[in-house]
Amino acid sequence: MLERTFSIIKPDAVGRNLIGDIYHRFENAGLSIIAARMLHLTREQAEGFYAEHKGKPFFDPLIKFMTSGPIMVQVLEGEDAIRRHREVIGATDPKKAQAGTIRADYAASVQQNAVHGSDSVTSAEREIAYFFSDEDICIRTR
Ligand code: RTP
Ligand code: MG
Repeated sequence: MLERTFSIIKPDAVGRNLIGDIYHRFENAGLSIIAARMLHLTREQAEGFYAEHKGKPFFDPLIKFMTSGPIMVQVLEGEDAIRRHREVIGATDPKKAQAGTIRADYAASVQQNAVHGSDSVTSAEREIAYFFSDEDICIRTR
């Protein structure tokens, strides 16, 4: 089923000039970029985005990390996009991530793990709407 998912290239990966490499991996996996923007999250934006993790021990360091530099946010479209995107990304902990995944190749730790990907249809819808309006999303005509 044609699906949309939400993706972030986190500050560690943007800082290491990995945007092109990571976009290449998405496109090679059959995921098309249908909206994209670079921004530097405010503390309020980061806390709102990660609200589900509020109160967890890693929350404050996560907010500090996510506001430490610019990020790229994008909407990806493709067959089974949510699962495919998470497959290309790899496990949260880079030590557990399969060889050849983005996190296996580029994540320094569980926290500084290069990318984010929505984990369900519900979170994809919420996360896309958090950063993009309907007019930002470009329908592919070819
Ligand atoms: P994401 O949401 O970024 O795609 O990552 P995920 O689903 O694989 O991981 P999740 O459990 O949703 O956690 C969100 C982000 O919080 C940081 N984290 N740090 N134990 C820790 O120090 C810890 N656990 C999670 C990571 O940056 C993770 O991607
Ligand atoms: Mg998550």
